[in-house]
Amino acid sequence: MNENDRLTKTKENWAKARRGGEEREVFYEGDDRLPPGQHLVETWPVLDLGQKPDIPLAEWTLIVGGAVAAPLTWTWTDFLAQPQFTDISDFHCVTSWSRYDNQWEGVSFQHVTSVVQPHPSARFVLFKSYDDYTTNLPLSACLDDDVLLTYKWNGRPLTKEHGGPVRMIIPKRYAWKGAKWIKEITFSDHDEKGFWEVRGYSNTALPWKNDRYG
Ligand SMILES: Nc1nc2c(c(=O)[nH]1)N[C@H]1C(S)=C(S)[C@@H](COP(=O)(O)O)O[C@H]1N2
Ligand SMILES: [Mo]
Repeated sequence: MNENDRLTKTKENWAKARRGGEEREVFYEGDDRLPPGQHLVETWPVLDLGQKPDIPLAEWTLIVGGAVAAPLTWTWTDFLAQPQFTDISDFHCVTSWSRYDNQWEGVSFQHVTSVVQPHPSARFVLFKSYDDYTTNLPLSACLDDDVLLTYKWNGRPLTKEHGGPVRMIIPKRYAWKGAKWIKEITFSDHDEKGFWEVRGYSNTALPWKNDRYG
């Protein structure tokens, strides 16, 4: 087992051990900015599977398909030609750190959805990354007005360690739901669990419900 597999295994066992054991009674209606069990950080830690794929912009593509009327493949130029969207939001990692006021710039998920036109049966979304990471969400969660594909953070290009060229941001879910190095987005009529979801992390990942492990 290499170091990355060992780290994954450790987290997986931890998730299993804590399944159902997490305090669930703490629930803020959303007026508390810091979710339960979180602490604030000023830095921006890096979390991944130990691989940081190098994707030259000339080779980067985003494929969006599945249960949609108009599947698409965007090159970097195509991506930049879309309506641009900026939003400031907080970032909550399941390992208990939160980082406030991150400014993201890119393309809103609502725009992507309007371009591909999902079939009425499409209720779930699966995200696949260049490091083979996957994660999943209900389509309704992705259609929130703060969800985007970002290529900038606080006015600067998103660095490779944080998922550049482009990553997903879903502010109201724990950060593992936001795929770095996004490669493919698949709409579906059924839910397919991603990398951490099959390893004991919560399928829903709601920070204000302390909803960490499945
Ligand atoms: N492609 C990919 N995306 C990923 C991950 C990963 O390993 N690969 N890790 C997830 C996890 S567990 C977290 S907490 C956040 C961390 O993002 P950051 O490294 O920019 O802080 O990215 C998420 N997205
Ligand atoms: Mo994470």
